[in-house]
Amino acid sequence: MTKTVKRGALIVLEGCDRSGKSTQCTKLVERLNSLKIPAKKISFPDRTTSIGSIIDKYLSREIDLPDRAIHLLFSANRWELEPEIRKQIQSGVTLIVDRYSYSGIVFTSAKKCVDLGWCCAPENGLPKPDLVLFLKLSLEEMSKRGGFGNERYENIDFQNEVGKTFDKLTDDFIQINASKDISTLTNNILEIVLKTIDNISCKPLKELNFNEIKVKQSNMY
Ligand code: Z5A
Ligand code: MG
Repeated sequence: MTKTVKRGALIVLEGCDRSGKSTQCTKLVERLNSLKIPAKKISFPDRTTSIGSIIDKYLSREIDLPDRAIHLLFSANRWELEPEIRKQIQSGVTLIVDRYSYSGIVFTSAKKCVDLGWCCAPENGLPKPDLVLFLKLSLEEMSKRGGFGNERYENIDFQNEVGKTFDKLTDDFIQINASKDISTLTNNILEIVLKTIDNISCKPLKELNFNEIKVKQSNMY
């Protein structure tokens, strides 16, 4: 008789700029692996793919693109990894994802060039995370952290708008106070992640469907 492999969990870290998402994703994977739990990190944007390299050029201001075009490229960057995400999860690997569809929706929406429904549409159907952790940091603390200000979007006014837009989208996110020190944060987050991994048991992976949010926030730009 073949033994069924328990699927991995899809865990997303979202949050304010410089809130420590990448740092925590790396540390979480190390801690999970040290507990013999198979886990890998995925980052969006994934700048290593051909679509990702265009995104990288856009973010570093090497090229300009219309807002809708770059939005769709960010989404396409997730769709090009979608088969791999499903494959890894089904083979029992927990994926720790550094930004996901929520960043995609919020960053474009904060530009106020297109409505929220338009921003959400290309994300529908992607694997739905089992858990989204939102790392929250004040604008003041954000601007003090390393590297802030080097890329497109890294300015206080825009980040303020992004923060407000995230607040409208974050109903079922677990909020984490990201101003704590790195290892305290890792311990806090690990506890929540381990509970999620325990709880998924045989539940199938769901798909993102932003249509309800679109109705609820229909006035939002
Ligand atoms: N974007 C988009 O428009 N559409 C999309 O669909 C997606 C993204 C997916 C680049 O993303 C931009 O793309 C981003 C959103 C947009 N624009 N902005 N702004 P990115 O993920 O590649 O961005 P990044 O360069 O990695 O920055 P980040 O993600 O905002 O940073 P972070 O990952 O949250 O933080 P970190 O790199 O882990 O840490 C930042 C610094 O703080 C570093 O010096 C750490 O050592 C320090 N740090 C970390 N944790 C702590 C604690 N706890 N205390 C003190 N210092 C800390
Ligand atoms: Mg990062």
